[in-house]
Amino acid sequence: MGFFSKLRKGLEKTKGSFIKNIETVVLGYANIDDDMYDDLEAVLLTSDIGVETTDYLMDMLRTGVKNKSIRDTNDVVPYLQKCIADLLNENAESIDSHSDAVEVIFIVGVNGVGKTTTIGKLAKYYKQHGKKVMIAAGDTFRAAAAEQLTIWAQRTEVPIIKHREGADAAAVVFDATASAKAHGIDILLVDTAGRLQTKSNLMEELRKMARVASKNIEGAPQETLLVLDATTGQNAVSQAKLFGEVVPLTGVVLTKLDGTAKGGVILSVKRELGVPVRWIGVGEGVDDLRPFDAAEFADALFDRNITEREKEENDD
Ligand SMILES: Nc1nc2c(ncn2[C@@H]2O[C@H](COP(=O)(O)OP(=O)(O)O)[C@@H](O)[C@H]2O)c(=O)[nH]1
Ligand SMILES: [Mg+2]
Repeated sequence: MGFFSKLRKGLEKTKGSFIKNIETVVLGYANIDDDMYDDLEAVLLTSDIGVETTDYLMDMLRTGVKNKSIRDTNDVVPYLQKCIADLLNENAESIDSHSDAVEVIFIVGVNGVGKTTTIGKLAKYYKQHGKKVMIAAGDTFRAAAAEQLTIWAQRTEVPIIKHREGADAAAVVFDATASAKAHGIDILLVDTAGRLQTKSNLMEELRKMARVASKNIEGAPQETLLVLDATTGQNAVSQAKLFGEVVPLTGVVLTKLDGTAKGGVILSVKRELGVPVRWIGVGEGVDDLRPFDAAEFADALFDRNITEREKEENDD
């Protein structure tokens, strides 16, 4: 199965709990009136997109009615589709680093969201796209973390820098950045520990790692990606807010979009954090991660352009 098909399948439950409910409400009204607005708002509020995004979409809807983009109830769902696609598309352009320096990417997030797995997938992706990749085992808190990462490094055939359990994570970053420079590496992926309960320690550790990275490579880390688990719904948004206070984030990786009903959280992450979603994960396999494409996501969510998308996939 191609990525689009997987994404569509993964979003089926989200579709069932979110899009279908919107359609049901709209079908129940012959005319657009206050009761319909109230019902729609209630549906949006229970669909993991969050209060702010609900308010935003309701405002857009009222504007659409006022300026006659929406003439009757038939126009409501297509109009909402467009609003959602546009929202996901805002500042979606990726950072293209034009420098020759090693691009250092910190992967942060609480335990279990999929950081290590994402690093494995990213290693494969970048390697496939002709980049020289290295991995740094910056989660020194648990021995299992480095072991798990070593398996990914072997599987994707990329070098890994690791120290013993309990070692200083900043020292790993120091060695890895030096080694990456010496070996002409393009992308250095840095795993980190996810102990959010000790927020001040985590903050100190991440800051120190960043400081050390920038000593060896100017401007590093160029990216700090926060990994969020879509199945945790609005909880993911709270995590993102907390992490945002600890480190400057450049993007979000939303994992586990396969099979959750809470996929609507992607809108909330986008709107409430102002940080773009850069990658999405739809499974545990090495190929189950892709750069986030708003149009593709919206098509998968609303079941549009399926034949074209699947044809594109088969042509790849
Ligand atoms: N279904 C699914 N599982 C995922 C995805 N990404 C990661 N996982 C699983 O989530 C679990 C935790 O992942 P891990 O990378 O160890 O998380 P970490 O603690 O943040 O490093 C593992 O069982 C992964 O296989 C995804 O996109 N979909
Ligand atoms: Mg891990």
